[in-house]
Amino acid sequence: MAKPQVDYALYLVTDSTLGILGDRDLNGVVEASLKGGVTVVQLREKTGDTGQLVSKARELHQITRRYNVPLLINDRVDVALAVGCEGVHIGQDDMELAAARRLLGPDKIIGVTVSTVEEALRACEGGADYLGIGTVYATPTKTNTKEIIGAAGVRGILERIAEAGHNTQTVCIGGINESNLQRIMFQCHAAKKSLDGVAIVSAIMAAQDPEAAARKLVGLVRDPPPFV
Ligand code: TZP
Ligand code: MG
Repeated sequence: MAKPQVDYALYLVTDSTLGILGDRDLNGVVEASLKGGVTVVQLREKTGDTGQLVSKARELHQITRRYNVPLLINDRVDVALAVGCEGVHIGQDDMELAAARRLLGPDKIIGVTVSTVEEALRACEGGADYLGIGTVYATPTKTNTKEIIGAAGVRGILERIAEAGHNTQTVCIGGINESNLQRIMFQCHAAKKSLDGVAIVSAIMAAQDPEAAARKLVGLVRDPPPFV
């Protein structure tokens, strides 16, 4: 299948380790969020063995396909290949972009985490499909983040990649929720480039009603009321 046109508006990153799932299961929470309007899902599981990860990914892929939403695997090119899902998300300490591209081919989606202008330019030049820019705000969901860059840091990266002529798509990540989403989108808007969406863990995964949370969040991304 040729690389699909991806809508990055509301990008859900999963996490089953936070105790936020309670007695709910991952698949049920993800499916509810898809009903609410999530447009991309990343399976991010930092525990468990490879076999468990492959079967989780396979189950999730059956669900995301029904919603025509791409499933990306965090860190693990091998798992994405095994499952035949739409791509991967890699950080600066994971497999290098060129190697991931060689393994996955031109039609799979590869996203890269960046927190500096240099990392962003390198990822764009290397053919990343999108950048995950962050960490915007400190978040209990990921405590080992190297850089908290704030909205100003995101905007600086957008400005420089636009100046360099890259049209790589972008989302930002870290501490985004219903109350700050609009402000972050507004503050991260650069003259020639705005964000294509936001990536979120807890504001969806931990919500009592993930479907309603996703519906509200995607509405705020797509149709922001005038900023005051
Ligand atoms: N990368 C940078 S911050 C983060 C990741 C995976 C976690 C974001 O989680 P939350 O709950 O949306 O703040
Ligand atoms: Mg990683």
